[in-house]
Amino acid sequence: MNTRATMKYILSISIALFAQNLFAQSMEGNGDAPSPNHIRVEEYAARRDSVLHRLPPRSIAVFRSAEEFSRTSSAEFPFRQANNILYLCGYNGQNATLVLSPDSLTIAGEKLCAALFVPARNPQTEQWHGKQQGPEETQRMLHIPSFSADSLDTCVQRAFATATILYYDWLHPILRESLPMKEFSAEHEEKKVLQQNFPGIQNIEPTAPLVDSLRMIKSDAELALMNEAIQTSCIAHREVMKSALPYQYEYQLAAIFDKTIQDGGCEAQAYPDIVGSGPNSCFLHYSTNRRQVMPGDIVLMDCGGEYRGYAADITRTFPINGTFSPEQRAIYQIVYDAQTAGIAEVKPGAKFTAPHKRAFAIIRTGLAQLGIIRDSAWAHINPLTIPLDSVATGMNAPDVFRYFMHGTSHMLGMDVHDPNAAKILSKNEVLTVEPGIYIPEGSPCDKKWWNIGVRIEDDILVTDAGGKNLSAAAPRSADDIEALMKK
Ligand SMILES: [Mn+2]
Repeated sequence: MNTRATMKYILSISIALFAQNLFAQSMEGNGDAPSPNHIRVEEYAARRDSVLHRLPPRSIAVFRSAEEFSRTSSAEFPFRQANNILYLCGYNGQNATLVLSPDSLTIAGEKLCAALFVPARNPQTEQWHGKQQGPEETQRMLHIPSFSADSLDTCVQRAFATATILYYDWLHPILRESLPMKEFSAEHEEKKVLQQNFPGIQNIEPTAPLVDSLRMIKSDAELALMNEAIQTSCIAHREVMKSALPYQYEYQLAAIFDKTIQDGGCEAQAYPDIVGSGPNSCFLHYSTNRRQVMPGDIVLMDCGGEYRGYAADITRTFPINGTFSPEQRAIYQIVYDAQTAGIAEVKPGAKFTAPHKRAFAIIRTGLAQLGIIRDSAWAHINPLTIPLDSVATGMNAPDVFRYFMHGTSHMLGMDVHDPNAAKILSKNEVLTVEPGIYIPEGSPCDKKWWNIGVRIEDDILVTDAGGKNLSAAAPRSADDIEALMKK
């Protein structure tokens, strides 16, 4: 090791030690699990403060962790924490409740505006499932006042007695477990029972408006995590293109993707892999992935990794033979042009619908020029310059909608379809741009177009200079894809 390498080595060790001190280590007790959490505790506290500032006097907000879902009678699906709990405190376990109140809660004689209730450690549970993160460990690691879940009842009952507005996640029914009201299913029933027991509560509101607009704008730390998820997913898409062969099954292509993202540090996919070959390329969210890919098929892969709670969402479409047929290439080129022009519409202040309208106009012109739809006027229009307000979309353009039947964009973040609380784009938001054309067998056009489904999806950061394609490392043009597959 030369001096420079030694310096580099020492530097990397000190950075690692520095990082260990700076970053909250959620689930520290679970020694073998990677930390899901590289957001600083100060950032979590600032997020909670933002929510507290939005809360009116005499209100209380209750956030619940996700629940476990059965896969079979004896096994559960892997646990995935609720995003708002992860976002507001970084706790990554089950049966947790976060309570926020601007007038403060009184717990064990202390006045607090934020309190987290988590299961106390239990030797039997630890024997089976590994070390737990109890209230003491949670408070030490996440710097939030933490208490045993057993004390939730008393705290919440007392707080509800003086509050007039309750913000509450209907999807995560704390009340079913923690308050003496067991038998209800419908949301309005819950409301009714709650208001009977706590007549002071005049309004019950969902928590989404408190958090959604905060989650839309990504901090530097969040962008770093998203970038990890996205770069790793780009590598995985490239790996699939390099090794895909006819006669493999769709789930084998998915397996290459999954292995690569896990090698890259992603614990899971952000959503179930979509690997549709041939006719399956025309189903938008096909995910059975059981078909054998046949020579000449096109393969649509919509797959993204999740890195420490943040999602990538990337779609690539490639020919299993390594070379697009003339028909596949013609469709691909329209979608490519639509996506390129859609991405160009992304900028601060632009309407959220702008990328969709531009992409829709280009697909309409392209399909008309190929004779797939009969639309002679649009075949001669310049879709790059047509004013967006004059572009009809969806059911107002039914011929086009038959082949392009979804929106072009959604927000991206902790959730693959992240909250969208605004109609205008702002700096440091991340959205997808993902137009597509799907021509299933039996469509009213020349049958040479049948069974071609193409979608191209990238993750775009809104910057002052316009849309920045974070997923550009996965080849996007037909030529680049063919070049990679020939290697
Ligand atoms: Mn998407």
